[in-house]
Amino acid sequence: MKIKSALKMLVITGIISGCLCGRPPQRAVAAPVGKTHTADMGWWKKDRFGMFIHWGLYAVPAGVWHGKHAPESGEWIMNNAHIPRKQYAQLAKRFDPTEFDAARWVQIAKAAGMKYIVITTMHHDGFCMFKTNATHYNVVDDTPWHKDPVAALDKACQQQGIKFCTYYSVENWHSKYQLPHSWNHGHPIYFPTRFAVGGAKPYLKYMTRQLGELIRQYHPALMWFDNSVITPWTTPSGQHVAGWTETDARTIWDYVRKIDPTVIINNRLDAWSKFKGLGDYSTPEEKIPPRGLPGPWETCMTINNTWGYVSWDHDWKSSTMLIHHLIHCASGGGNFLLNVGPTAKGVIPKPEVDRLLAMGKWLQINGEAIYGSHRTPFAKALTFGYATQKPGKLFLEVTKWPKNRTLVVPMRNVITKAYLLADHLKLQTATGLGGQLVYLPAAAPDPVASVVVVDIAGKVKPY
Ligand code: H79
Repeated sequence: MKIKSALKMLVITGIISGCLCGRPPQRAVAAPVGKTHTADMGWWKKDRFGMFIHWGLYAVPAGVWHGKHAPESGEWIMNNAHIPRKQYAQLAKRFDPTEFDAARWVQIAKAAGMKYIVITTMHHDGFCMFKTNATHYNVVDDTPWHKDPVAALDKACQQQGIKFCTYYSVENWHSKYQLPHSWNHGHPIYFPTRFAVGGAKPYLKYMTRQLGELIRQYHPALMWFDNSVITPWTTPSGQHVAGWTETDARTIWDYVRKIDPTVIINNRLDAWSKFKGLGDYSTPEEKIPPRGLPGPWETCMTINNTWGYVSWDHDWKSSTMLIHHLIHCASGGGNFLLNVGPTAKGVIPKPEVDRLLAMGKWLQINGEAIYGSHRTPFAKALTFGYATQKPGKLFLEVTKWPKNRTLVVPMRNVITKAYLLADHLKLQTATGLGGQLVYLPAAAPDPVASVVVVDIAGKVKPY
């Protein structure tokens, strides 16, 4: 009930623009606060497919608090089960992931065809999953494990040729510089936080210190910031305390870019610009814009319904659905950042691994249609599936195999050659009424999606 009313308030004030629930943005975004797309996005645009990892203290309760399923919990359990700070912090004493193997995680990402990894170095709960000198509340100093998984993953990524990237939350439910939304007699609701009186300045200092550590210690290729939902408020004595501002976002942006001019930064430093504004790319969450977005973008998504590990969430998306999502993103010119939530022991759950391996198997044959591809040239959705392209080549990802064995490609260009990525055998083609025709075998080589490649001269001229 309390979460609901907090949510309602935020939707009304327009703070949540698109959230887990798959709702569209609630309000127009503010004007850009700075120059965007300054980094070299080359690798990121080509790579197309990444692994998101949500791992933190929340993996210990795994969605259960006082023996009950905490609603929509995972990494939100501290807020959703109203856990007081001191009590939540005790989870650190139980964090001992003896089965953690960084090389294995990176191998899984690689086998899935993923090209980059984004790991939560600090989620909203404020617990740091990396070695930091800015607080004792970190995985090395405060757990019986005493190891730095961010360092281990960074190393494993370098060794296996995967880009290493970090996630960092602006909102911090543990910091003394940020106050919960309501203390509610020992049952705090943290989200959204507000700055303590005089807290903004020291928090920015704390944050820049940690970001400096992240950059210098691990050299992330990309920094994924999350939800700067820190609201303004008025103290009982009438003093106005500003929330997170565009200037704060700009300060952090400039600081990061000064230390590393090449690091890619997503668009969530500024709370108002989830889809535009300050940021190298936009970040739709749990949904894929049907026709893509104008600039660079990346959809992040869970495999079940939660980001952090929840023992009772078995609502897994099928590998077919996930492969379709990846194709859908690529056809809209976007990336797909797919999440795993490892357990407190350090294991990526098997249902997630199974699905990732199925995606990797599909990409082994069809990856050419995804990596380095550009968005579909067609303005309208295609009846048989999706399209991506490269100079001189059109890739047709056929998810609905035509019963009449004829693919109608709605373009004027004559096809010089057509074949399936599954077998590379030449297919017959013709010019038809509604476009170019490709004659297909009776059965799809892959019932999930089969890619037909057509070679053409010049740019695609859609009908
Ligand atoms: O890290 C993942 C989420 O935890 C984070 N972004 C992704 C990548 C995220 N933070 N905020 N939001 C997503 C949107 C907020 C959704 C909410 Fe709710 C709806 C907050 C309160 C109501 C979902 C339901 C979370 C708690 C209850």
